[in-house]
Amino acid sequence: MSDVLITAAINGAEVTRAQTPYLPVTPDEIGEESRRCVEAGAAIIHLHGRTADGVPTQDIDTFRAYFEAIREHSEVIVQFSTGGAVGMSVEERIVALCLRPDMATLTTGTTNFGDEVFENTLPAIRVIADRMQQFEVKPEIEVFDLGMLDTARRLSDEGVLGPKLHVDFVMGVPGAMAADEGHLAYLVSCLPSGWTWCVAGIGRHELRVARWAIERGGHVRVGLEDNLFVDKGVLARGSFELVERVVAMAREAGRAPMPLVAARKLLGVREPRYPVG
Ligand code: KMH
Ligand code: ZN
Repeated sequence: MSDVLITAAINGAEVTRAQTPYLPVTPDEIGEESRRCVEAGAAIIHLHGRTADGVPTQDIDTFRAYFEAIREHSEVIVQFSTGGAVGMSVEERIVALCLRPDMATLTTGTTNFGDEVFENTLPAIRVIADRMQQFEVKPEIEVFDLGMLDTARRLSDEGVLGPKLHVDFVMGVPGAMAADEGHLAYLVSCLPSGWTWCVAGIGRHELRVARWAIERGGHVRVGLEDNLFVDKGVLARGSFELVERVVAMAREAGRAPMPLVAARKLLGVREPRYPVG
């Protein structure tokens, strides 16, 4: 089997410093945490914006500062969230795409998200996809339920999204798709040829789900955005510890962490981007 492409989702929009002191917030912290994740084996850094107080923001200056802090040490694939936090407007969610990150996420449907609703109407999805095309940003499709994969296929067929997409199956969000191995097997069987996939398990499901992906030839996302603990009751000291766990699991299964150049080739984002403007 091929190497495992590992994404580190290092901050998210929901986790707080009250839950873990290891959450990176400032550009320096984001730069340092990214460096540790890259050293551990991650090839993609998935980013949300936070103010200095930890409040979620999609502010362009925040993303620029994060992007620059990461580029000080690495040409890792930088992936901005366009999901932001529940309740943000679509315009707010996509304002930083003009910085031309290597990649950005795109959720292709509305889902329950705990007690809240993460809204992605079809018109909103088209607006986000258009903005990505405008700045030639490679999407990663976030799939919280099966219908989102169908929508991604439809938009790909229409040419709104590219022909060969990278999909992240998000499993275990309360109110959405469960962390179930049978679900994963079926989702993978539905993927059009040439598409690539990874899995993000939420909370205690994170490392269990990672193992399924490793065994099935898929790729893995881990990080504090999705899970705070490296073992039961033991806080991860950063997303890098979760990346280290995935690397160990992959090696046990005879796979290695995918080097950056190979990851860029796989995803079709060969040239590292730098923040513009
Ligand atoms: N924070 C969630 C509402 C993404 O990054 O694109 C959405 C999310 C997905 O995390
Ligand atoms: Zn995210």
